[in-house]
Amino acid sequence: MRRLFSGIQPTGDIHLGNYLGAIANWVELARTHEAFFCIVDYHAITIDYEPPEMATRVGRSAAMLMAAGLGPGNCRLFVQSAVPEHTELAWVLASCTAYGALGRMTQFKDKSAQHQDNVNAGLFTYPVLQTADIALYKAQVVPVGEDQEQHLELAREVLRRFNARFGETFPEPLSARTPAARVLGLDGHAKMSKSLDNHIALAHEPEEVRRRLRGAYTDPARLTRKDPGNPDICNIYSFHGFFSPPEVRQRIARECRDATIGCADCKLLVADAMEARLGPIRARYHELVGPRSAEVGEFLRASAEEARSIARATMDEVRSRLGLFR
Ligand code: AQP
Repeated sequence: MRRLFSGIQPTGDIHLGNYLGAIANWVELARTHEAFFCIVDYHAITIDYEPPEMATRVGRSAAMLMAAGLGPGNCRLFVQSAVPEHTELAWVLASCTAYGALGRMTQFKDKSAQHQDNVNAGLFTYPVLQTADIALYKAQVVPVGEDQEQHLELAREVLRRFNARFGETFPEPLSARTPAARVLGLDGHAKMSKSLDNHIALAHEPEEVRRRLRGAYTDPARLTRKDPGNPDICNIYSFHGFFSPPEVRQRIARECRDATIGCADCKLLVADAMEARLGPIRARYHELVGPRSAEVGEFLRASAEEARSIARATMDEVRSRLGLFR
């Protein structure tokens, strides 16, 4: 089985964009790959956060990933800071990374604009740590959303440079594009994001989901209930694409075009369809942050132990390639 690696930041509530763009695909890929998933807390400290909240966020992220289908039977799931070799390899790979290439990263430009009072070196070198995350496990496959494609391209460049300079060590990771590469937020414009309040969290209760959907952007040409709409440009209709069966989608598309259904009703239908799929995940999540929380801790601990033994072996090889004094 080919080895696969991917990560998620514990920067807030896991949302539909993370689920449709990454996690649902991770669960599928974990059937056919040797899968390593990581809660990347060292990445998350590159933006401002409340230190007393970090451990809780990590625990909740792990519980949600398990509730969505990851577990001891199909993958390893661990916390990045439990494997210190991630940051050690990042330092080594920084010496194989062109300064100019980091400055061209779209995410760096976006995050610098978003966090103008804290444009730090960690934000700048974020893709180097990401490269180390992947390389440490010599992962061949990395499932990413559209937003991470540029970082993965840079990772390949960095690893090629390491291999050329110090000898063939790392495979070039291939991206496994997800079926939902860019899920738009409820504003209908930006990518759904934890830090922009344009998301539906998997942990949101149905009333909160309905409340958020009520204000969601649809076809702007539908000014009144009687105006016909265009489902092809409506973000709510794209949610139906993920959650409603084909016959319901066809009916909604028809009724939107001839204005027999209004946006409010269309949103209620998608809320119900979401609940049918997400309700069971939320129920498992509540168990995993409550009475079954010990299972989460044990899975993270056992996974980190396995991850560390691979990481140590890789770092031994890397130190030897670098010719370091032993
Ligand atoms: N809107 C999205 N559509 C498709 N895929 C998405 N991903 C995130 N948002 C979308 C994918 O989810 C995985 C984990 O993401 P992350 O939390 O590590 O990074 P992120 O992209 O920075 O997520 P957010 O929500 O935008 O976090 P903040 O607001 O904290 O920066 C990745 O595979 C990503 O592609």
